[in-house]
Amino acid sequence: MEQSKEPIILHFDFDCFYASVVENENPALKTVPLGIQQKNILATCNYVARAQGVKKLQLITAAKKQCKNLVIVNGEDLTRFRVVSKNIWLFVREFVWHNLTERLGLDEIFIDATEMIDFNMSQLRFQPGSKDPSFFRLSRNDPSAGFPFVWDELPGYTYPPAASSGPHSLLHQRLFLASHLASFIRTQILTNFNHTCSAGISTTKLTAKLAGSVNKPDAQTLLLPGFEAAFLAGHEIGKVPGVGFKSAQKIRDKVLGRTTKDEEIEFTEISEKVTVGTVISVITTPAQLEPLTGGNGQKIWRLLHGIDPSRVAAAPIVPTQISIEDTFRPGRITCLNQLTPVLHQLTLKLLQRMHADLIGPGGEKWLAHPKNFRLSIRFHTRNRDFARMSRSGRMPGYVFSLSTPLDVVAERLVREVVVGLFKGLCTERKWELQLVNVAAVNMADGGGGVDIRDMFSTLRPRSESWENKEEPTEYLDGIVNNSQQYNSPPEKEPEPIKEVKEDEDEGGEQEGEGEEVVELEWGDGLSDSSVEYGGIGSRGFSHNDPCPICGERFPVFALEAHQRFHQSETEIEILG
Ligand code: DGT
Ligand code: MG
Repeated sequence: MEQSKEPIILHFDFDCFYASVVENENPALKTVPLGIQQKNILATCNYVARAQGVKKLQLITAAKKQCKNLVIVNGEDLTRFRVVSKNIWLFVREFVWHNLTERLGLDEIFIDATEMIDFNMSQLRFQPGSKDPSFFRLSRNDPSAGFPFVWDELPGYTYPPAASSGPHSLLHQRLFLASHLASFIRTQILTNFNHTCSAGISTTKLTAKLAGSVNKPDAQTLLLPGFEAAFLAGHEIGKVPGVGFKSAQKIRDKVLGRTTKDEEIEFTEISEKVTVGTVISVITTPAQLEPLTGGNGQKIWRLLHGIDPSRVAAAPIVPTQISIEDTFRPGRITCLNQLTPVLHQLTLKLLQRMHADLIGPGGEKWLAHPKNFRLSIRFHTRNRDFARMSRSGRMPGYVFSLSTPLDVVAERLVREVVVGLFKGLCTERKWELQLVNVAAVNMADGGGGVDIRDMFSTLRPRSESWENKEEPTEYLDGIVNNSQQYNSPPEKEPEPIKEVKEDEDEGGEQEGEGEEVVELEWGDGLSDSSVEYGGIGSRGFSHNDPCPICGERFPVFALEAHQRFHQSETEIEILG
């Protein structure tokens, strides 16, 4: 077979994800307008509410005015969303050869289906116009594992419309096949988890993601080859994943012949929309983009022309570590009596997060056991020496009990382990804590090899294609997900605790070792604090807002947590 060059990428984005999770818990909510509240905004709302004019990220007050009978459910505890997100992702990745699936935020999944498609192309004969079913094979080894499809019945939409009238190059055929696979996976997700999603099919992550957003909800769109540039040209510059808020604003300025001062960029309202098509007609070389994009001219130039070399990175099924932290103003935590409740709150949150991320589908088995508990602290010091100190201890076995209430486990862990770690770190009589971080580190697998397929056996109807599937499963294979081309609209955690992911932990004791925070983890095991994403493309505001008190810049959802650092006496109440 001719060796094809273009990757085949599928992108899935769940419809009104948080609302859909809540609806599944309470199906009566499916038919009423439903909004999910985080602080004073609607994180999302279902499509019944959207039909009545309610919008994602609307202020609660405005949404209630808009829709008098809007049912509002609090969604500030993300645990239920994390659990569903993890279970669906684990399920989907089992279909994909080499588990080439990547998560973005809690409700997006990329799949690199190149090898699956090319294998099937080698087995199948392209039959345009034929109503005879063909069979898509999900396994190389088992010819009976797969699903039937009809070449002529292309599922979903194409961009541009009227696909069948176009030419049928090899790439067209491969993408048609990929559309059938996308449709099959969407059906599987619906059948097994009762969640609808929208999908995009194309040859890059960039174009697959954008294609999927064209027809929503519960739909899929194939971007036909040769139309990538035309498709991108119609998008507002801020909508292109990978083009940051600031860069987008500077590019708009350049195109519109105006200047916004750097310090005003965050506050400038985006009134005029500027399409990619307009941008590339005005800015004709990558060099011209350099000063507007902080030296990323080449990269953004390529994105604007539909070129995205980033690959889908197969992530390990569990994060390398989980950590939770909070910061405190001077004078707030100066003795063990003040510290203990804080340790309890953080440890409880860590345990909840371990349950959400590390327990397999069905809730009966740990996918991994962190071997160590690590406490890191930082003191307020006069000389602004912000060194972080850490100490680790063995994670006790009772932490993995699935029957003991988590607050009971947290209380015991703090009493028996964490306070001791603190005393080992703090030898001074007088101290003021600036930061406390608790972490589950040094992951070991669930023991005896974890077979996720077994875990799903109670969840899903036994279908031939699933049971016969014999593709190898990779577990904790050490592949680190570092393909963060798309800084997803990070999970907008409303809670005041920052979550921090550091480089892979070596395990064992780390006494008195100074550590640097490497990157923020946005709660999904995926992180990237360096790439901007958003502008009017994502949700209409910057992820880099300055704190009105000290001027430091933070992602918008982290701002509130930071401002609390300036406030007094409120940390614990909010945490509670
Ligand atoms: P969709 O995809 O348009 O049908 O609706 P959603 O709700 O799935 O929205 P999406 O895909 O942008 O985001 C997935 C979930 O992440 C969503 O249910 C709520 C949460 N989320 C996304 N963006 C934000 C945000 O800016 N703030 C907050 N608090 N939550 C957000
Ligand atoms: Mg979504």
